[in-house]
Amino acid sequence: MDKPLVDHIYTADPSAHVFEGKIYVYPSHDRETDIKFNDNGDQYDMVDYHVLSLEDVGKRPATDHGVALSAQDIPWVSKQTWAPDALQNPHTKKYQLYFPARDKEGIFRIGVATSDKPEGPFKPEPEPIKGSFSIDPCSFVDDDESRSAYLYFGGIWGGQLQCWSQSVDGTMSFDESRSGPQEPSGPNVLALFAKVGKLQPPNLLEFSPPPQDIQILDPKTMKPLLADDHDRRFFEAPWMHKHQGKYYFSYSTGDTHNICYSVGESPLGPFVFGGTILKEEHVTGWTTHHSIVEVPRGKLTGEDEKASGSRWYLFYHDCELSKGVDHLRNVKVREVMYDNDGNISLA
Ligand code: FUB
Repeated sequence: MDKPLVDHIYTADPSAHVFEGKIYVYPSHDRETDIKFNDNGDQYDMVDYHVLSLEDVGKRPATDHGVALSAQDIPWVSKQTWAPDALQNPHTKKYQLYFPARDKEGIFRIGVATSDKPEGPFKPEPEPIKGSFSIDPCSFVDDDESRSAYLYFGGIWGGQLQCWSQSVDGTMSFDESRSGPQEPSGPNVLALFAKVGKLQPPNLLEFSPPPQDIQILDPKTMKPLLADDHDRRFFEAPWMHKHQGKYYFSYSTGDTHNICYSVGESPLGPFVFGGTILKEEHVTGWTTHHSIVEVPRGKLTGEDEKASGSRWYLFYHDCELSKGVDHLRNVKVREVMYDNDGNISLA
């Protein structure tokens, strides 16, 4: 299973879901560029999205459904269509692709595009989501009675999260001078928080109320993680999934290349740090980004149709195909398991 899902294009940042009896993967579509590498991520100069699907998690290659959305068709976008995610709207049954990109002022915002089919093509809204900022949206629909939908987002350095601050009246302001590879640091200085906003039903095109901070607590002190704790602090790539009634918020630590998870009782947190699923030694290149998805056992897991229960998979990327070029990545998948206490590890 640890072979790239496809090898005819470069893909990264995989958001996987089971829709209509298939596994659909919403990745970034990496491309070659002569832009100079830097820690602001300028070399990640993507211009469109492809959607992949699998009828059996182990089958290679996955089906590439072609271009599902192009930057040139999104009125507010200037460049860099980064890591997307998708949900099926429980009210309208339509599929909605959430994606970050730079607006005409060079500020990352989050947009939405809609389709009748999980593979697209997706029709973009003319404006980004009001009050959206930074990168890496993860869309999550709770399976409880409320069917509430949430958008998790944020990424520091190139993702600009460190540029934003909130005033007492709740207004968010952007400080360009904090762009680039910088973040808070120092004794007892808190790490930056990822964000989560509830999406307003039935269209799920705006936040209501405005997004709030996601707190990740140290299990020993039950206090938020500190800024200099680079092995555990949130950097980018937020992901939410639910297992046995608990909410799992997972994310990348960026420069230290870990995929970590934390666990909470509510989709809004707080979350208590749980551990590291994928460690630096498994990751080549500068970034790491993932999703975790439950797949019913049977055809999709390559097992007998009558098999019961489900398996869990981690979709992630590395740079095997390009032999380590950090902005030319490929998506892979491997199984993960839970122990009796709900701790996650690679299978
Ligand atoms: O693919 C561009 C950016 O790199 C993503 O938005 C981040 O999560 C990182 O993977």
